[in-house]
Amino acid sequence: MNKSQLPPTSIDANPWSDYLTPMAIRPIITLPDPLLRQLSKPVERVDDDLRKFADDMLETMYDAPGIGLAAIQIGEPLRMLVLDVAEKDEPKNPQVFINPEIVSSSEDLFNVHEEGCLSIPEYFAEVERPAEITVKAIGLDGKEKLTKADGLLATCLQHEIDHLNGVLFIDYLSKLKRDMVIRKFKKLAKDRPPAQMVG
Ligand code: K1U
Ligand code: ZN
Repeated sequence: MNKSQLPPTSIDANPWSDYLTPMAIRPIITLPDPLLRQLSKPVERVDDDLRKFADDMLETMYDAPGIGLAAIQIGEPLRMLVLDVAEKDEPKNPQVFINPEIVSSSEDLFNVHEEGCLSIPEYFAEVERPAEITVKAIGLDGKEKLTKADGLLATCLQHEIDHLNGVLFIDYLSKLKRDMVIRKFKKLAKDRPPAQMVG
């Protein structure tokens, strides 16, 4: 009898535990956390642990709610992002991009889109970016994929790939606006009571 045929015997030695680990909503870090400026490292192996991490990222993104999330936003400096830009009346379309790279972008065609960021809550601003891009990435099956994107998908992919390089959408605004946002979030962090100690 192999492991998958054995019934659970006790909580401490539960042969189903590999399969039953629930998805988790993780805390999202916010400005001015210095981790947001860190360069994320390439993912070396696509395995079950990484697939579980991708599930946690999606769960965290849907709960926020958001349309994208980079691993660094939940404190993991890995080159990995998730997104779902499906409209409310469309079925969910979760997508995972591992080690994504923009291999081409439209040089003469730009899109202006209002952007937000789960790490800069309740602040929105218009950002201009290339309207069409092609992204090379690895999927959760470990295979390389090419994605041609325009519209909101192109905007969201560029926003999330920026996170992997420590770049935030406020970096595209004037210095005056950016400094104002950073100052506001530094003050909020200073005035915030320290996290409750447990135990
Ligand atoms: O990276 C992030 O912080 C997620 C961010 C992605 C994004 C939004 C808009 C333009 C570019 C990239 C967000 O999801 S902010 C929240 C948001 O846009 C949203 C939330 C609920 C419903 C619809 C949109
Ligand atoms: Zn963001």
